Amino acid sequence: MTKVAIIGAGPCGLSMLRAFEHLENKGEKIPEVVCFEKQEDWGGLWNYSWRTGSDQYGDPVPNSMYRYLWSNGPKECLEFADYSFDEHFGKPIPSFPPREVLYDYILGRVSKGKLKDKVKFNTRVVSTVYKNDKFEVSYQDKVNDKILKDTFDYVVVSTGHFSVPFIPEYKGMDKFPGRIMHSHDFRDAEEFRGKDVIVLGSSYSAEDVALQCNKYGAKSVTIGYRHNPMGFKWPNGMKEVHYLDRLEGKKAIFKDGTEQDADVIILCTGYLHHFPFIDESLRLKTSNRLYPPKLYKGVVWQDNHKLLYLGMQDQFHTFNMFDCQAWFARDVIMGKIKMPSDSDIDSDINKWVAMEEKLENPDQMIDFQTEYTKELHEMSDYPKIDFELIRKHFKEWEHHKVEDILTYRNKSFSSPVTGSVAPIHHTPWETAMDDSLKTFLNK
Ligand code: FAD
Ligand code: NA7
Repeated sequence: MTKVAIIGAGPCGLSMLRAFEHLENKGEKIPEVVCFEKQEDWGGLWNYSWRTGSDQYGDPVPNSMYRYLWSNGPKECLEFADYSFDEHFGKPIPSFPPREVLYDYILGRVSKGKLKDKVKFNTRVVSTVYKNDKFEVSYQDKVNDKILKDTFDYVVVSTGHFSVPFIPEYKGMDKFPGRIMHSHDFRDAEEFRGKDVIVLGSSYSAEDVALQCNKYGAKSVTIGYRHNPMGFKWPNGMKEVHYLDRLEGKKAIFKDGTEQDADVIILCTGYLHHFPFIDESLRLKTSNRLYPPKLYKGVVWQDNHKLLYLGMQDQFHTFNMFDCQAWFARDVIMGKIKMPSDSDIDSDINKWVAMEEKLENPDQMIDFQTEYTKELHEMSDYPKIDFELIRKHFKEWEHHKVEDILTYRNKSFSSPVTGSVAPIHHTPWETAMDDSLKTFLNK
């Protein structure tokens, strides 16, 4: 019997498990599937952990999510086609839920059947080697500290790429008297109440960590961008300046001449695609981009079609794109989708990479990833979902952010699955300090 290893039980790994379950529910015979998850439960980044650094077994903590994290895009844009928000919560809910609510939703879909039996928890894959037409996978049972081995016909890598921080160094860091940390270790903005905070970076983490610090009472927040400013209309107490030049004692000196005393520096400088558990010849090496090269349809490893990667893209689309990838990967594994010739694969990858390299603004990036996801959607029996509506929502959301970065999360969108319109949340995001599921759902 064909054997498939799935590495990681975050949203992508769960999409893969669900794709096989979907086929099995239709009465088809599926391969033997084993999912390895190094944490003690599933859900990936959405499974919040207070821990930073190493866990109790000495293994690096993959979690980068923090308390008070609310969805940074409309939930309607990530809705599962086969499991709507209305179905899970029994009623329409607002468009920008906090982490615990999305976590509950993700788990709702996979908790009904017997999928959990397929996951080996507290189990970390340590090496993956291709030998004699099979993958030899070595994994550590963390609780008993034992290394075990198994062989598989296919390997699906769904370990995420927002867990290993990229940490640059600036002059004067070694003498800075305050705290220097990466957003990977950021857990609770309350810690910075009354403090002067410097945030470096100009992407999602910089934007949200800076806003969180402001919301929970930081004295000042100064964002240092490197290439392009985010350019939002920042509220009182926040400013965006050009690139950190050096630190002198507790003073941060920026390239545009700004000087700012700081208690803490939070590096929101992104993450590394880091897969030390895969043999080098099979390892994806890329920056955070919308179309990492060497992956056919963004999924199948060009040099070995039995190795598949999910969710390796920079992400506008998330959960339903992961689903489309997983349904596609499943059908490649099942032989329902035939791989084209090597030269056709090469030109398909090159076509997408060339298109990506010409993108100039968020609207074009949204179009690009929507086209990619639609193409995958058409290749499998992933249920109907309105990606045109999702495209429209994403563009509207981008424009809401430009209008007012503090209020974009108070808007409402309609579902691409059920058509229902989200109610406006009972408390505007700027003043909603409690992020619990209970308070959000008004239970
Ligand atoms: P992950 O969620 O990272 O899951 C990967 C899993 O693999 C983990 O459970 C990990 O323990 C496991 N694993 C890793 N290595 C091994 C190994 N060697 N052996 C066994 N298991 C392993 N997306 C949104 O749609 N909306 C948001 O609001 C949003 N906010 C975000 C905020 C932050 C701070 C970050 C970092 C990301 C955010 N994202 C958001 C994007 C996020 O990438 C996706 O939502 C999603 O979590 C990606 O799923 P994944 O399965 O690819 O990776
Ligand atoms: P991203 O989106 O990969 O962004 C990384 C940011 O880090 C980006 O703005 C980079 O700026 C910046 N960067 C990288 N190196 C440096 C140095 N040396 N100095 C200053 N700034 C630097 O990662 P995020 O963590 O923001 O987002 C990851 C996910 O978390 C995302 O999917 C969200 O949903 C939440 P550049 O543009 O290169 O100048």
